[in-house]
Amino acid sequence: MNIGIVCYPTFGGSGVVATELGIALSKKGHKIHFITYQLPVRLDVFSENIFYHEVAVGDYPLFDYAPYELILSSRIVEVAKFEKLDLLHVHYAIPHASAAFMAKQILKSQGIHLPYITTLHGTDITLVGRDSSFEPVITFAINQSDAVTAVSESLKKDTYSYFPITKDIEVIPNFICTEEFSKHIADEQLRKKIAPNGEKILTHISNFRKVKRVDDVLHVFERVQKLIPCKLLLVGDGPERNQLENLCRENSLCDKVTFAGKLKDTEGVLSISDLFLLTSESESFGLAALEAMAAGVPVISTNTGGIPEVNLHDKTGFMSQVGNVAEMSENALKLLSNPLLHQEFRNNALKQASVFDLHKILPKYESLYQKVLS
Ligand code: GMT
Repeated sequence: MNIGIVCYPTFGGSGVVATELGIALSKKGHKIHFITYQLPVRLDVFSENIFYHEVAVGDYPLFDYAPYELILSSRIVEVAKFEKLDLLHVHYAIPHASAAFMAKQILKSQGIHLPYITTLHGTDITLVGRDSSFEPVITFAINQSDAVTAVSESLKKDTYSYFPITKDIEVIPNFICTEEFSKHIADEQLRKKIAPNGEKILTHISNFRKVKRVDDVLHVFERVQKLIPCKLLLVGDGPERNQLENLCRENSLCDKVTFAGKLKDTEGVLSISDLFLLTSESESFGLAALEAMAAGVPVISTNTGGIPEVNLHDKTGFMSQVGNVAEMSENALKLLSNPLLHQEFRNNALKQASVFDLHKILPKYESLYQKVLS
């Protein structure tokens, strides 16, 4: 198949999922055309069957904000015509679903049929999409999609409750290449650098936005480090970073916390981690938690949104109510102070991650594509 993929090329989970999906499909012989404003972070453009079409956003002085959605629609039309796309798969509804609809209509007027599939990822529904400034367009573009998927049952439910959606939504959960994670050997040099005295390593990975409540990660760590020698690795970057650095200073934690910045691959840091912390206010799936589990790292998380579909309470980690840092730190201490229990949770995490293995999830997308094309 000749498939167009539209996504955010940045470090966000939706971009990672879209990129990994495209790469996996290309390895199965499909020709994958990424249509994005930047090369997706995990994409090797020289791989076989991978093609990259940049959406060049100009800066004409009349526009305070360039009309990205129109430029994207035009680019989709152009790529679809000249590369003879069979279908388009857009990740994250805003503004990709409406751009896809517009492109589809333009192509239709020229006698070309381009079906589009919309995959909902989370904040496009639960946070941004619900805003009345987007809602009518989002509802329309989702309903007009040839197929719609959501990354968790929880997100499917939220979509139906926040929007008047008439379309069937198929749940196709996010996935992971477990092989990639299991073949990664713990980077002992990195471990020594982060925790020279054998301290435990707690890790958090996110885009440091308010919804992630990274300050709760610091509050949990602050409690845990009082009782067990440990270090905190904060991977990622985003709007809350300055405030987090200040919080570290106020709590005299600077020598115990490393801000690692954005990392292209997280296998290295996860391979040396003892616990993963995910304290989000809302999380439609929690891909970062799944990546941690695939590396055999138990997860201390909130129980919001789709997280319970990934992290199994008292098995692969523990879950608490949003903001309950006292309970989250108690659970972290329980695992870190009991090597047998910790190992048992590590094994459970690996087993649960295998449920979301790429080889199990990829055929679901392929059969959806077939269904849409027939
Ligand atoms: O976090 C976002 O605002 C958007 C999105 C992204 O691009 O990172 O994250 C969502 O999609 C991920 C991939 O499907 C999910 O794993 C995240 O749980 C989800 N984020 C939220 O729901 C906050």
